[in-house]
Amino acid sequence: TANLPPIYSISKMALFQHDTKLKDPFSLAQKDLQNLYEDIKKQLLVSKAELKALCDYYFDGKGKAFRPMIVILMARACNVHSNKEGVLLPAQRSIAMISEMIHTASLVHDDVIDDSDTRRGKNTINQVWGERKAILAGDFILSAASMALARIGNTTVVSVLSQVIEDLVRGEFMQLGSKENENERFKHYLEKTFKKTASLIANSCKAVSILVNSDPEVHEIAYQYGRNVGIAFQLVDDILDFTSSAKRLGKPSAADLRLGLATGPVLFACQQFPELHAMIMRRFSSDGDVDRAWQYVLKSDGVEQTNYLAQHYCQEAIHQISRLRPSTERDALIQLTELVLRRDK
Ligand code: GRG
Repeated sequence: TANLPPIYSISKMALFQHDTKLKDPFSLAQKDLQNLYEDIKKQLLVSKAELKALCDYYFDGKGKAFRPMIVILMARACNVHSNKEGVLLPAQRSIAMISEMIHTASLVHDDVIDDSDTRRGKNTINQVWGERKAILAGDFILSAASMALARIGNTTVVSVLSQVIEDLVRGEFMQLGSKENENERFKHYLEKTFKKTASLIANSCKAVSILVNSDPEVHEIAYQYGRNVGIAFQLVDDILDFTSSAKRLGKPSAADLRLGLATGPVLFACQQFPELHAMIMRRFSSDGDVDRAWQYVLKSDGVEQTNYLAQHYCQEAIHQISRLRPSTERDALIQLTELVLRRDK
């Protein structure tokens, strides 16, 4: 709609080039992330060539590596806060790797559940090799992540990241259900959003803080930053499903409506256009529902409202991380909230 804030196209990540004092989060984390995908592929020890091909399929450097980047910056910010400037613990880097592995395993399973045929501009594993093998590949990646996690040898960290897997499954399950009452529906949506997307970021941030500092307050700061950024990230994802082209996303747009899902923009639009209620309840399953719902969303200020909500979560993330001692990495995490809000893919 006309009064939407601009969603800029940002190439990794030109946004900061005008300000020489700030280093963009991606280049700041880049050194620590070198060889991340090679290291992940080394974890995926499979002698069977076909299974190996499936497991390696998404570790091709085409993902944004958003989670490992946050984890590295959080680790270094917590290290400075704990008077351990200049170091990155090997276990902290492992968490960055494990977060990307859990993320990828969940994508592989998600594509089976949604019967998706494209992701990141290429055919999905289920499309190329079939559903059964896709499920097994996802399981295998998850098992390799679990082993890497066990190798760190910290039972608290194992438990923090195991919570993520529970949340991913529960979040996916919540997405299969719907709520009749409008308030409940919004609460349900935000809880699902936390579980499906934010829990991984929040708990990975918490894990790297635990590895360097025993103060629960620091763990809470790391967790709350990740939780708030994670929810904002998913809200923007839900906006992009309406505003970005299929080509840019590497998957069809309006995919959520087609899957029967009412995300932020639709839920806000429903307050303005109650006609949407019946469509939401039947999960956009009648002929023409997807197009009609799409039109209502574009006529409404649902996208704008969702964007405001994402901004609110980013402000809270900034508030939390500001409680850490100043560091380049802490400031990059603050800047990163801008990238979350302005990303276009
Ligand atoms: C096997 C661990 C496991 C879980 C099973 C299927 C499932 C339960 C959970 C699905 C979780 C899921 C797919 C959440 C979506 C999160 C999300 C925003 C994905 C897109 O993330 P980007 O944009 O993707 O960072 P790239 O491609 O850049 O990595």
